[in-house]
Amino acid sequence: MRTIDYIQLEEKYGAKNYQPLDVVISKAEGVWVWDVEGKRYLDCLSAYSALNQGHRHPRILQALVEQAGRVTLTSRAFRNDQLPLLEKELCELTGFEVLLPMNSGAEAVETALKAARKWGYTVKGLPADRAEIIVCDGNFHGRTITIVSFSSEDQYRAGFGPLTPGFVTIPFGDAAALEAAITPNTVAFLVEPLQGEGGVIVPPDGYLRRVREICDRRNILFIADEIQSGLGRTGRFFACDWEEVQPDMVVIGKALSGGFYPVSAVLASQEVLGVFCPGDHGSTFGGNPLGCAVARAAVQVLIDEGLIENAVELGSYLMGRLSRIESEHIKEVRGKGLLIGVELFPRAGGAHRFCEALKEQGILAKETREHVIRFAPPLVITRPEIDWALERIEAVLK
Ligand code: IF1
Repeated sequence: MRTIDYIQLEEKYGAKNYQPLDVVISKAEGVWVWDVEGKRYLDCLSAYSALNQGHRHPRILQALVEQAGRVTLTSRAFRNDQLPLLEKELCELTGFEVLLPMNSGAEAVETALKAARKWGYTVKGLPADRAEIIVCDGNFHGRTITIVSFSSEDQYRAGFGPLTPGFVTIPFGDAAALEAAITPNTVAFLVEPLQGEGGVIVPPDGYLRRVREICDRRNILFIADEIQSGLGRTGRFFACDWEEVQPDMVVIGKALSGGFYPVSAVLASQEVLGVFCPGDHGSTFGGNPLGCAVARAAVQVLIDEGLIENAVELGSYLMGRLSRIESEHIKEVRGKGLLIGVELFPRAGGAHRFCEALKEQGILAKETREHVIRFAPPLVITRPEIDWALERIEAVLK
């Protein structure tokens, strides 16, 4: 079967909730993927940062295969010998006290929202059903009905009501707006330390520190969604580490499994996650031994192979080179580490056609919002590979 055959099958039998680039990938290794015709592409999306360790990292693959040969699923009705080790290793690495494992990013965000609400009622002492959670304009936290209820994208909400109440939206990057939005019923502030879908938006310096200070003073929980920005992507383990800030809850996913398997988690203090009693919350697959073994290896690879340092070094190299491209189309280049957005002027006709042109050149990238091309290659990328990509990116943008 050829590319067109697969596309036709999907057209016929698949729900149309995506409009992918027409490349059918059948093989991958490191930063490279191959389509069914054997054409090679450099992956500059990394499955939205789920592949920080590169495709099919051999150590994670080995952990997956070995664990699959022992036990894959117990459910949380019984214990398994991987979850306690993942809990210990991640807590020791990040300085949090407890971990709650889930599968998708959206589920982990939901978990954090549930914990924050229950914390509001049981610890802060709010009257029943009054909890408010503050979120940011331009946010992306997933696709469940509750999460899209506070999306600022009309398309994400339209047709899916009735929506979940209890959310208040403020501008991103504006600490004064947070201060002003807090009421006696506010339990938490949920924020991406750097907005991905919002168009790779980096907040002003000191923003996260001010958020930390406000949340402390007003007794509300600071929840950081590090699903995309975490696990080394921006050049620190968490993007919050750039400002040496410890949120009350951190939500992680994506690269937590190096792209092998959906694994997500919430990290927090005992005071916060301690609000959950047996029966309050759970998941059939959350914390399963296969996912935990994969996640343990995926985190270890980031540390052992210096991938976070690589993100700093090659991120600033790529950003510098992109910033120096002389193109009438480029409005701004921004980002942190290896999460970089190139914003084009509206007159360039939209980022999508540039992504199509990059694909022809052997580079897979995806637009975010209408005018931003996102470059987020796996953190295992090397400088020669970046130079290879830059040659083609320069050609396309000029
Ligand atoms: C899709 C965007 C990226 C996330 C943050 C939670 C989740 C995500 C900060 C939910 C997921 C994805 C999902 C993907 C597109 C994508 C995305 F463009 F939509 F915004 F990465 F930039 N928090 N992000 O970025 O995690 O439930 O998907 O595991 O196709 O929707 P999930």
